[in-house]
Amino acid sequence: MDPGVEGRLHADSLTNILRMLGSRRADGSQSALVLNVLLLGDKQSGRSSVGNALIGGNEFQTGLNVHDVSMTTESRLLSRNFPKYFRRQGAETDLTLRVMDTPPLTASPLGLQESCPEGVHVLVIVARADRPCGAHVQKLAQNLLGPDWRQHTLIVFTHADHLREAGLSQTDYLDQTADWMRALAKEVRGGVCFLDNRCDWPLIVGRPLRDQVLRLSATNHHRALSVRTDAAGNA
Ligand SMILES: Nc1nc2c(ncn2[C@@H]2O[C@H](COP(=O)(O)OP(=O)(O)OP(=O)(O)O)[C@@H](O)[C@H]2O)c(=O)[nH]1
Ligand SMILES: [Mg+2]
Repeated sequence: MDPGVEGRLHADSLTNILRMLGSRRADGSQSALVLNVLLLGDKQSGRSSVGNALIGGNEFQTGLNVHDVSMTTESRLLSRNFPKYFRRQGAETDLTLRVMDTPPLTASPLGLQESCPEGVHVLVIVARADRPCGAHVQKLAQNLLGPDWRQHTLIVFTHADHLREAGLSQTDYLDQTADWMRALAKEVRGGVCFLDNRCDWPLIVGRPLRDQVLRLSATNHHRALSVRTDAAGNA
């Protein structure tokens, strides 16, 4: 191949990679990385609290309503920009998180595809440490995101304060939890984290979680998983 052509091809692919990774703009100003984060978990698992920790706010409604029933009946998407959150390729880069809180019964592929046409970068499975979590969340994740979903997933155990009160370490907890959850915790690329979301301090507790989301996405080169609306994803 003509070395000039080869050089151009190399430069083109490099440009594409840099664009994909969200590096410095041509004018030298800082760039932004936009990550779509999907929250899946049982009713009252703490999804909205985790969403608040991620965005560093209180916009996702949490708790029970006056009739003691679940607050969230439909999916909600909230977006937050964190200026100059990290450096990449020598450039200060904004992190924009688009967090989708999806109640179990309303998690439809079409709705998700509409909200996240670019796909999902990170799936956060939210489970309570003080209650069993339904194994169906795995099927739901597979249906929505296809067979590679574990590569884009991290598990957040909420209500970690109950473990502390019971004198149980996180390792002990994982040893004693349901077989499928223990297996899944080892399989997901993003690992697990334990949150005590009792306190009203999402700005403080959110940073480590945001960092974990960013690290996981980076290990996937910020590739998003397309939302499956076809039968193949629902096999
Ligand atoms: N003690 C304790 N309470 C928590 C924790 N995380 C969430 N909660 C509480 O648990 C309840 C449910 O939390 P939400 O974040 O609303 O849970 P959700 O999954 O969004 O609930 P629905 O939308 O109703 O399905 C709320 O009263 C929260 O304040 C935690 O880590 N520890
Ligand atoms: Mg909720």
